[in-house]
Amino acid sequence: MREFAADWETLKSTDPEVAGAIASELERERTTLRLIASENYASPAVLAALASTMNNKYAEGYPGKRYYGGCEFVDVTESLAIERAERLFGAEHANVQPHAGAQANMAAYGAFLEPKNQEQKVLGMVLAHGGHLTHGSPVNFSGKWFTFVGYEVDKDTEVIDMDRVRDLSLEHRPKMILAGFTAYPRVIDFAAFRTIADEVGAIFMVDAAHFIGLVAGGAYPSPVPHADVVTFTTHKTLRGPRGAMILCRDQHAKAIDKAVFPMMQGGPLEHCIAAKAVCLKEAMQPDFADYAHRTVRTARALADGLAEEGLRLVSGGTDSHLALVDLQPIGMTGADAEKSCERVGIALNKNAIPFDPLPPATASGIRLGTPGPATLGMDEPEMKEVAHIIGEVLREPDEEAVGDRARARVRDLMKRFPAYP
Ligand code: DSN
Repeated sequence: MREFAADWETLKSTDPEVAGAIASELERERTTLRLIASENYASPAVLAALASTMNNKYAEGYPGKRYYGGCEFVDVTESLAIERAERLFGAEHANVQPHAGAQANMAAYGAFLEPKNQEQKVLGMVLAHGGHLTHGSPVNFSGKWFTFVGYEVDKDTEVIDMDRVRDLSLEHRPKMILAGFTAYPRVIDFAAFRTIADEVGAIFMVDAAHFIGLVAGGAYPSPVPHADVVTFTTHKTLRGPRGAMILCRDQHAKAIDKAVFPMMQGGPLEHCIAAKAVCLKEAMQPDFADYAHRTVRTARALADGLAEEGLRLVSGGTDSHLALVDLQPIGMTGADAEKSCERVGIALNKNAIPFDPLPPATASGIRLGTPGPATLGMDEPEMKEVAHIIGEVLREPDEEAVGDRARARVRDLMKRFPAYP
């Protein structure tokens, strides 16, 4: 058989405009330091699976029970993805079809909650304190269709106050309690959440999108033994294709599968699912554990370095892949800091901090993460250097010479740790 894989030369001759933008994106990725906590570099093997002819296949249903013929090979890859996800995370059941994190969360809510039923509350972290858009924000389907009650971090410690979570649970008797955040640097006490969920008879759901790769590599506590359902995206710390998965206990398997298909989605993206299987295999290798530990170690080094530069870390530091900086003491907004860093080739994002007086589009903080640099092999010394560059840039954002020097140092760093060499 003659094998076939997507071909770059064909794309260039068919559509030079798109090929040009893709080539520019590659160049940007090679010359920019990626500190966006939710981004990473998928491996060539993952990218190859994405560019495969499995893109062409319709396969509504699940392996062995499809609504289309010709599914024998997508059944192989989807079954591999399911088995690997269950094995890697010690889960009773995995659904690998969600197209994205929002769809995974939508399916998890759909499995357990009736929309517009105000009696069925969900207790989730408010967005400004580290929650996600899909955790009850009023502009999102979650807040429009479901009744969320928000919890916040403690004002002094900036970590979750489990007594407060318990008090709110006893007051509101939620049908579901949700943990797992997008801008929370600390470990989450999943066992304590479980105890509270049991006390009020709630389903315990964890959105593990940000830290699931760290769980796979043993560098962050696993929510799987404690939660009824765990959703996550596959392209952040797990370093796979864009997409998502759901893990759950056996007793919820039918409800979750039905909520993904046919309730929320139609045809699964089988090329993405094949790529998910590849990323799970990669995450089972010993070097992935090294990667996960390096990610946390470098995030700590970055946070410590930023503190040495005089910046204030929300909650005082990090136990995970990300750090959140409060810029109020230096009188800068998150939006301005994001722009200043971008000018010198550092990609990070403005982020609301707990009790932020500014709107999210401006924000008082920046979020920085190390999943990307850790993939490139950077370690603690490089993060010290990066912290120093950021410190200088934020101290003198309008000083051209400072910007030029920072840009040169970032380019040099990216040359020493090349992306897609
Ligand atoms: N947008 C992602 C993040 O940056 O955290 C979450 O979905």
